Amino acid sequence: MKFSILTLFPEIIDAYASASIMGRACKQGVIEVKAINFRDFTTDPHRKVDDSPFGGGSGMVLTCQPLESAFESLLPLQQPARVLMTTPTGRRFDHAFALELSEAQQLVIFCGHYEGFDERIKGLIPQIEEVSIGDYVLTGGELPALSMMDAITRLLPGAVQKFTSVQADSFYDGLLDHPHYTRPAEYKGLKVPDVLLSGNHAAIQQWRKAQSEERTRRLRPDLLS
Ligand code: 6GU
Repeated sequence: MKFSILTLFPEIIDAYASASIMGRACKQGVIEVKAINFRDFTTDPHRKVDDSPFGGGSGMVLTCQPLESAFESLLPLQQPARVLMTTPTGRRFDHAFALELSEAQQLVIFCGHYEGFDERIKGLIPQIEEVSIGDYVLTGGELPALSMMDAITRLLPGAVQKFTSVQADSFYDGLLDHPHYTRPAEYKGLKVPDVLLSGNHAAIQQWRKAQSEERTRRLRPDLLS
């Protein structure tokens, strides 16, 4: 999977993508991350990438030209490709969307800033899809881009050493994950459930499934409907 991130802050993308699981996935060639500063593509003599909104109002709007030129520098994309734009008004990103995007060979993400994009970018790049990570407003699209990249990366074969742990995690089977415990078996009087120490794998599996179902019913009944 090739991630091409168009941003005004490539250093944010590079810092996160080079650490931990994503960093290892890069080294192993499971993913490739290229953060591109679209300011490098502006034809403005002062390197401006934004301007005040027509009709008045507060904030600045990202102009079309640097975004379109930066996108053109990526062509041709490795197919199948998806092109995303971060905006709080987009389609909500979730596990199902992550699975769908993990099928792509190349993912281009435009990171918004200020009040967002000039609406005409959607006409210039018709395959663009607007995506949001939740119902709150962030100052920039870098955290949404990294959140999506991280969620997608761990679904790719070879990114996480034990894929069974990905399959067992929350949402993979539509349920929340079960609780986890590790040594010591008793800490400050707090005990690990006996079944986990029993060595009875069938009983452990049954307990975990029941815990997942109980937790989902209690904490996220919306997932069951
Ligand atoms: Cl994708 N962008 C911004 N700026 N804010 C957000 C978001 C995206 N998703 C939730 N809030």
